[in-house]
Formats: sequence, C-alpha cells, structure tokens
Amino acid sequence: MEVMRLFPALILFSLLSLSLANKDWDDPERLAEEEGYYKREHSLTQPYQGRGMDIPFWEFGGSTVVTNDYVRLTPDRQSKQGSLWNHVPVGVHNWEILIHFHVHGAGKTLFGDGFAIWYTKERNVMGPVFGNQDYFVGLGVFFDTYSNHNGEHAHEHPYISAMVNNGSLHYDHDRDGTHSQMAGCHAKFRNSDEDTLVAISYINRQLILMTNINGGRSWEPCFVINDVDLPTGYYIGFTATTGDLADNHDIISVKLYDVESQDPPTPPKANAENTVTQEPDWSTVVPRAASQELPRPHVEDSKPFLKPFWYRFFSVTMLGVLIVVFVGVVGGVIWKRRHERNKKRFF
Ligand SMILES: [Ca+2]
Repeated sequence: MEVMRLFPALILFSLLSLSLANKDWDDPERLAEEEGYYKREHSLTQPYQGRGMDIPFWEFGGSTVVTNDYVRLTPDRQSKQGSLWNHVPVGVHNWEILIHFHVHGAGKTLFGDGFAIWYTKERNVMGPVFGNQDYFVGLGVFFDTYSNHNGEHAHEHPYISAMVNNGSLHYDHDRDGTHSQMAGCHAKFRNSDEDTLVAISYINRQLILMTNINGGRSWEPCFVINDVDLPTGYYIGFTATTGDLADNHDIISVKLYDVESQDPPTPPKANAENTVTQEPDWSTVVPRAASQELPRPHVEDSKPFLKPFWYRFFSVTMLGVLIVVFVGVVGGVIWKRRHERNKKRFF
C-alpha cells in the first residue's frame, strides 16, 4: 500500500529529475532563448556587479560581501547576519528557481547556523530566523546545519525544511522549526567538494524541492507538498546567520524561470482565508499550506544551550581544580592515616 501511494510521487520525481538534468546550468541565456521563460530580473549570475558596487535587481545588507565568484552572506566568524534580496516582486504564480550555493567552514563537528531561501511579502527586515524576521508572511526554506534539539525530532543535520506562514506562526529554533514545518529532508550539502544545487518549483499549487549535492547531474528528491497557496508579488531573498558557531554561507547563482506557459494555473481552493471568485486575484492570496502541522506548545529543552568559549574554558578549568583539590585532600588523608599507623607500629 505504501509503495502504491508513493508511486505517483516517484514518477513525478523521475520526470522532474530528467527535466532538471537536461538544463544547461552554464548558459542561462541560451536556455532562455530556447525555452523562453528565464526571468533575468529575478536571477543572479556572474559577473554580479553592474556599475559600481550595485548588483542589478538585488540589494544586500548586514555582513554580506560580493566578490567575483560568490555572494557571501556570512563569513566563517561568530555572530554575523547577512542578506541578499531581489527587489523586483515576482509577477508569475508558477515558477521554478535554481540556486547554486556553498556552505563551508573550518569547523569539523561544530558549525552553524545555516541559511534560508525566502519568498515573502516583505524584504530586508533583519531578525532571528536565519537572519530574517520572525512571523514572516510567505514561504521560508531553511538549510539548517546545527541541530538545536535532538530529542523531539529524529532527523539528522544538515536538514532542509519548508514553512509557509501567514504571519501568525513563530519559528522555534529550539526545535529546529519542526513545530511549524510542512516537510523536510536530511541533505549533506555542507563542506562538499562538488557544486551544491537546489531546485524549488511552485507549479499548480504544488511545491517540490530537489537537491543536487553529489556532483554530476544526479538530482535527489527532498519533498513534494500539495495544496500550497502562495500569492504573486512577493520577493525572493536569501539570509544567513552565525552565532556561537559559524560557517561561510555563499550564494553563487540564482535562476528563476516562469513556467506559467507549461500548464494552465490551478486556482487556490476556497478556504476561510482565501475567498475564491471566478477569476482569482493571485496577488491577494493568503499564504497557506494544507499539510502544515498545527502549532504545538514550546517545552523547555533539557539539553543545555551552547555556552560561550570563556564559559566553557572556566568550567573545564574549575572542574580540573576541583578534581586536583579532591585528589589532594583524599590522598593527604590516606597518607596521614598510613603515616600514623606506621608510627604506632614502631612505637
Ligand atoms: Ca538549528
């Protein structure tokens, strides 16, 4: 039964994988000429700079630095936040976005926190959710490299997850967003020697995410989510953050395609928030996902928060001193007793 249920999704993945594998990553202009739907105003390719330091159609803030080869949202240093936002609202409601990124750093076992891809109503508002504001309106796709909590969820990190928010939901870092996610998957994209790529498509109210992190043209499915309502007119953005832990979070290229011409759009289903008329106004659709898990109450974690270096240093030092004192006192008492026993024996 499980196999039968998964069968349509597997066929869809295979077709999508084939379609993605046939795309030419190195020549978006030629692809645009051939397929006619590459949207330059929502894309970012090398060379990034136009005149001066500006990137056409994009703005960046915080710790973000633009080089010839990548846009670095954060360096591999503590307590950084960076952003990169497309300032042209997306006017099409069926789209596919291909992103070439690179997350890497010196940390072997401790690194973080990750980055996020956004399709949101607002842009350029810094905050605690991977560098963007909490209670956002729209779609957030999180590339979470640090596991804040292992008890409640069973997945490994790095972890990719998606969340649709109408502005009422809080992203709970202590639970790695598992309270509010629609779906997610484990993906070893960090410190990869290969090019790491992700494709997100939103076609006919279906959100699909695929990764290509092992080199070549092998696209792997991450998730398919049906019945997702996203309006037109929102902004594509990227943000990243580091805290006690750090990493380089680089965006190398972004390519957005209008796939409206391939299928007739399916109007969003009527619900309490989205009142559908004969001709739906795609710009007024409220972000919503049918499969969104219901918000659960936050329960305090028993796992201690990561303490700053000085705290850990003094904790270890103090423990060492206590052990030395304890061994010294016990050793002293034993030595004294033996000494007294020997004295008694002689006298
Ligand atoms: Ca996390």
